[in-house]
Amino acid sequence: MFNSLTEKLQGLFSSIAGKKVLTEDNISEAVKTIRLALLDADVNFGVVSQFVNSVKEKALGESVLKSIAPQQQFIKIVHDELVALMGSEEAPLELNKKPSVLMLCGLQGSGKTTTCAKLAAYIGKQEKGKKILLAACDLQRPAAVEQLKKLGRDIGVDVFSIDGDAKPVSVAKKALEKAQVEKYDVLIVDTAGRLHLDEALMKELSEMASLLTPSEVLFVANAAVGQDVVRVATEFDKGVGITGTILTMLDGSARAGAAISIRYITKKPLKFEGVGEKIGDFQLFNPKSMADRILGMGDVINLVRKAEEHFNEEEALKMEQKLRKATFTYADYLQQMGMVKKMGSLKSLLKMLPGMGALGDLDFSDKQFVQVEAIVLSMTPEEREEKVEMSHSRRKRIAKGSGVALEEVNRMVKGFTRMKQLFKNMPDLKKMKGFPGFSGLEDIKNQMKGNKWR
Ligand SMILES: Nc1nc2c(ncn2[C@@H]2O[C@H](COP(=O)(O)OP(=O)(O)OP(=O)(O)O)[C@@H](O)[C@H]2O)c(=O)[nH]1
Ligand SMILES: [Mg+2]
Repeated sequence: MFNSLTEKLQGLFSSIAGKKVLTEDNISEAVKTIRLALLDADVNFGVVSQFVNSVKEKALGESVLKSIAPQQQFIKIVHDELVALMGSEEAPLELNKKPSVLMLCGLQGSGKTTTCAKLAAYIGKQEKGKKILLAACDLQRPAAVEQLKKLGRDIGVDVFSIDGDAKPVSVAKKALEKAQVEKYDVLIVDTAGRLHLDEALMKELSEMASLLTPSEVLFVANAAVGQDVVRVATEFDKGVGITGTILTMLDGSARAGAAISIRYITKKPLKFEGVGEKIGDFQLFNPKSMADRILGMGDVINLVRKAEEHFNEEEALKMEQKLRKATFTYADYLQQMGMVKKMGSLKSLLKMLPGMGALGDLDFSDKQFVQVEAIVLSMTPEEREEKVEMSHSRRKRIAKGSGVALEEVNRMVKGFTRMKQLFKNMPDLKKMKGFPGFSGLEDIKNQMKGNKWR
């Protein structure tokens, strides 16, 4: 995500690292580089000006100039300012009414229909037992209703639609009636998109909003578009009154423009982010996590979240300790690979750790995983615990026993060694208190505990 911006900022930070003290001159120089990098990433001009002025002012503050670690202080300032621009805190959904109506709107192809389903699945997972209804109010595109129905079937959520010549507003009305009568908790309304902003669409949406009195009107913003989408968001806000934004397509060629500018310009919180085509590729928008990712510091917040989702606390803690101490053996390796596989690809997970963006090909296919399993199972207990040297003759015996080629055994031993090395060098999150992005794993967990929308 945002590769070019991240590279430029990291380049800047490492050039600052070479300096013992920061002077006014090199702060001005640094700020100039940030300005260009942000403009290049398509961040709104006004936002860039406000951002760099604020960074400059803080960096010129005495503590930074006199600091013994000016680089870290400077990074912290940039990080904090980014977090502030994107809203500081997570912004949970308003779901206090019965039914709470969530209306999604945005330009054509921005991801509205997909996001309706992602949102439904997300709410369903977080708040078990909530009754959710999707309403197909996009009658612009013939296939839109079918698309939503299919998504609804896939995730097991009811979809309301009317066949034939209905008007979107009357479909919305009927959907609301159904939701009220049948006591749904949440009604999520999919609406039509247009290629460009147009008055007819705004009128339709605004009529729909008056009728539905939605708890949330969520603007769905395609992050690949850059800052142009910010202008569109402003228009939707004027026309319909949005309560927040959902960023989509952050997995692709997303530009930082939308993510960084949209909250500041619209003054409405960023609520969620779509990071892929699959239903599960959807997470709460966390300004700190986004700032971490923009600055190339991994994504510890979402990593912890993912881990919590898939492991129980005890398992997770055990794994963390073993990884941390690099005392894990081949047996742990196998067990952990299995656990990690539940969370997604190893590569995608390692990318979430700070300083591990460039990992090359360290990854596992399912086939390789089966091979690793066979290899480990063919090891003697001493071998598994790393109590003996993995000699050539041992490797040959293991290859024979597990039915894989000797090269595979060699590769696995190499991969294991490399992985151990990697984790040994992994920054200790607990010691990173005060460092931008890492208030320590415990703090992150505590911070998330109070928020049921994690
Ligand atoms: N890579 C990626 N693809 C996404 C994401 N969200 C949606 N898509 C894909 O983008 C395409 C358009 O998504 P839709 O949900 O149909 O968009 P829409 O806004 O409803 O489009 P219209 O109804 O035509 O206005 C689909 O192929 C989705 O699978 C995302 O976060 N990442
Ligand atoms: Mg759609």
